Amino acid sequence: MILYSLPISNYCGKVLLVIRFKALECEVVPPKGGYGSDEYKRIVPTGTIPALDHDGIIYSESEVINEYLNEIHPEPDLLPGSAENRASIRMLCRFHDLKLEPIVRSLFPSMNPAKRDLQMVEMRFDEMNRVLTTLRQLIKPDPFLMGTSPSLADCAFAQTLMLAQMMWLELGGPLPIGDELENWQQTMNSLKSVTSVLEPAREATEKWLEGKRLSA
Ligand SMILES: N[C@@H](CCC(=O)N[C@@H](CS)C(=O)NCC(=O)O)C(=O)O
Repeated sequence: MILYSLPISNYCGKVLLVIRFKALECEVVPPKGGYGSDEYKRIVPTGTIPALDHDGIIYSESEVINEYLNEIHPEPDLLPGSAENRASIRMLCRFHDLKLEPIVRSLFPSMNPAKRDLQMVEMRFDEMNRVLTTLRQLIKPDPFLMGTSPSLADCAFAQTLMLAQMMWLELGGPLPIGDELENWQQTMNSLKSVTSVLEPAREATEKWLEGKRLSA
């Protein structure tokens, strides 16, 4: 099994967390020629990371890859419980991909101080606060987002929230995530499977932010 991935990518972090929680053997390699390149698209037609090569079949889209990995390696089950519980986990994953993550991504250009649009940053900060309020209503922390064991929802939010917190500090933050999510982060950060993903991600993000600062 090969995962095309870079530590800086929060979508790759989603999949790597599943791989680590399940202790799967997987070769993790950067996308050949860079993501979006013609060379990489010859291997992965969508050109995006993460992408999984399993027995020569290529899978794109973090959520699809995660559900696939959970089906072929059912233990530990990251989509556990009743149909209702599984639907709630999937809802959180979609909420991450469609609502929260795009706000963070929309601020990537503003990380270069010379290109920063302060009005836009202010608007995105407000949007993020609203989305975080909704997120706090959707979760059932115990101590993981949807219960007593990690699920695909924990995998979805871990790196994106860390990335957002680092970006917000740079943009004039901090990002107030609230006690429940702070406690959840502490629980996650006490797990080796999580720090093995988030520490390299933090390092790559620090380098990225430093590069943006210097490019101003
Ligand atoms: N919806 C995709 C998003 C993945 C994504 O946007 N990855 C970025 C890197 S973080 C990428 O590959 N961008 C290149 C492109 O969109 O061409 C997923 O969940 O896998």
